[in-house]
Amino acid sequence: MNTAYISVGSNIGDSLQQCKSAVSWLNGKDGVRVAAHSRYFNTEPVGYRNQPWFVNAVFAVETTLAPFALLETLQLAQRVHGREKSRVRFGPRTLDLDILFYNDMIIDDPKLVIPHPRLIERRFVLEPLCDIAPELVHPGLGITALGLLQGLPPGGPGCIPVDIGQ
Ligand code: PH2
Ligand code: MG
Ligand code: MG
Repeated sequence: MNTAYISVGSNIGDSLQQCKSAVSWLNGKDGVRVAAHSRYFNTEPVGYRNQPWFVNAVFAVETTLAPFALLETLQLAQRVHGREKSRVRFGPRTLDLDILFYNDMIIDDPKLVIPHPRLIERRFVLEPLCDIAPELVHPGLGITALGLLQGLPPGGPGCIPVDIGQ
């Protein structure tokens, strides 16, 4: 059995509902079981600023799928949730699912880079990741998720927990 950490995000439509629907869709797939889930956060857009705030979370799966098979399953989940193919890089999307970590594997392929190369600079990933796995060690850097979060410069883009009951 393998453990993967996945980030989920959306900033078009009912983003919270889209994210929740995607997680339960994945949980129902053969060879994928959701094992842990962070809080949801409202997050200020990073990379391409002129777009609505996102809803973001991170969850862990236990999976028998190999990394590329998991990637294909996530891409199918994105399509099922109305994601179109051509779009602005870093721009708005109905659903984004990214593999952050897969065991302690390091993969550098044109189609898939693990650990996710931008997670180390993204509060909207590290904050929810620390909800479920603060001691998780980045296999390339040897730094925990909590260490990476604490190393972010202060005063960065907003990352605010969604109210309970929302
Ligand atoms: N995803 C991006 C680019 N910028 N900003 C936030 N706040 N949340 C995201 O999920 C996000 C982003 C590209 O995938
Ligand atoms: Mg992404
Ligand atoms: Mg993506």
